Amino acid sequence: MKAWLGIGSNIGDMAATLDRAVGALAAVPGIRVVARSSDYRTPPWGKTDQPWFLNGAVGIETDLTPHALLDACQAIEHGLGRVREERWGPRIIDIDVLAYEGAAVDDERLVLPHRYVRERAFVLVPLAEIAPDLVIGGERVRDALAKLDPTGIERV
Ligand code: A4P
Ligand code: MG
Repeated sequence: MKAWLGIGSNIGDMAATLDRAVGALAAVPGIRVVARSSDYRTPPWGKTDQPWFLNGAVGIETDLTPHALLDACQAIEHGLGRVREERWGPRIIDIDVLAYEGAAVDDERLVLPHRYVRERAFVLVPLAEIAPDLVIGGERVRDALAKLDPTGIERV
């Protein structure tokens, strides 16, 4: 199945961390990385008094179930040194499952498509680079992005 992930970091060597996260994803049995966006410098969303982020999007093909994919993403977050911190606050690495082909999930561990995908330019700008015609919540990524304000987001 195809799935799309969002990656982000705003602590430490962010570009190196995103590279390591993608390398770790590619090393998981049952995950093949087939697309990766550029890295984007993005202003903090939600909790705005924190450093800017580096964000990207990754397209994969996977044999893993949605929940097993979430497990793999969380294992990589832990492996890269992420500790539980405040909601929407600074983090070494965040890996979100944005969408998984054919999957609609809403349980206590996993919501698919990701709850805020269509509201976040920091997610949709990179995702539109690799999957502009992907339909999420009945709307193409490029169309959802056109409704958002991408001010301050820069490709690096
Ligand atoms: N969870 C449910 N659905 C999913 C999913 N589709 N993908 C659960 C990943 N996780 C999912 O996430 C909390 C719980 O969400 C997980 O245990 C999982 O079971 P988390 O990553 O542990 O905590 P969090 O990231 O602090 O919370 P949350 O609500 O996921 O925050 P977000 O949405 O990740 O937002 N601004 C910019 N510019 N760039 C950013 O990357 N990131 C955030 C964090 C805020 N502002 C930002 C950025
Ligand atoms: Mg998260």
